[in-house]
Amino acid sequence: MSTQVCSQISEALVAGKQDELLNHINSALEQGVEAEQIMNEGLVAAMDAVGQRWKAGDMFLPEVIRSAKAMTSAMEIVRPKLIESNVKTMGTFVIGTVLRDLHDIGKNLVAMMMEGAGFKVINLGIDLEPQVFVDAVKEHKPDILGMSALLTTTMPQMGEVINALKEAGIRDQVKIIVGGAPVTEEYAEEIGADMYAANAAATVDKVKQMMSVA
Ligand code: B1M
Repeated sequence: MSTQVCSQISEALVAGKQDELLNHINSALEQGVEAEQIMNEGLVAAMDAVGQRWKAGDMFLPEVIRSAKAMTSAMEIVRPKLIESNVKTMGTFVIGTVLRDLHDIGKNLVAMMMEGAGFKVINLGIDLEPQVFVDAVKEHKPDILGMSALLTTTMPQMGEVINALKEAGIRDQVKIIVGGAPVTEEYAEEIGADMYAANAAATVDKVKQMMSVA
């Protein structure tokens, strides 16, 4: 039954049918399906499919935007449930999407998974100047700073943020994790980040591992 409702969630999200999507999610939650399963098997799977279809030319920009908007509404329902499943605070995590990059679905998933794993999460948003990251590190004193970039043209901004942190004399006060579709382990190393994660679940694993040895 849970597999069936996750497929219905996926189908509604790919089709950008927001009302239908929210109904399926609510009914899955009523049936006792775990929020994590809804997210991984329903929502993330659907957004992967959207990405592949767009790449293949089977979906057009307005359709992709419709799915992205539906995803944002779905996350509003799923986020509190994920957080409920793990309430203790593991540390503070600040995350944002770098300058000139508007992609936030993956970044928000990472934020949600980190909240679900028990971290206090400060989600700064998108299209952020390096100084915004610097100010957030000064203000919130996070254990970890996360940056997301989805465009090859915006990836270098992650290095700019690291340089700005160095200039402000606070680079050593925070561990940095980077990710996003075009980002690689090698790139993370090249710009001086501490960690790279390929997806939201890997982010949680790597950060937890880092916190346990810190
Ligand atoms: Co954009 N876009 N987009 N887009 N978009 C991509 C990224 C692209 C690969 C599509 C393509 O051409 N095949 C391409 C980038 C090419 C490149 O640079 N290599 C692209 C382009 C070109 C563009 C525009 C330039 C298009 C245009 O206007 N001509 C434009 C740029 C706007 C801008 O940012 N300045 C643009 C716009 C948009 C929309 C607004 C329409 C929409 C974004 C809506 C939103 O985010 N609110 C959009 C979307 C939806 C996509 C695709 C289809 C899907 C992205 C997504 O949400 N994936 C994408 C194609 C693709 O990725 N296959 C594409 C689902 C999400 C769950 O995955 O974001 O990868 P992802 O996040 C994952 C991991 O990457 C990782 O964990 C996440 C969850 O597992 N992760 C991290 C992400 N951040 C992390 C941070 C971490 C750790 C892991 O640590 C902190």
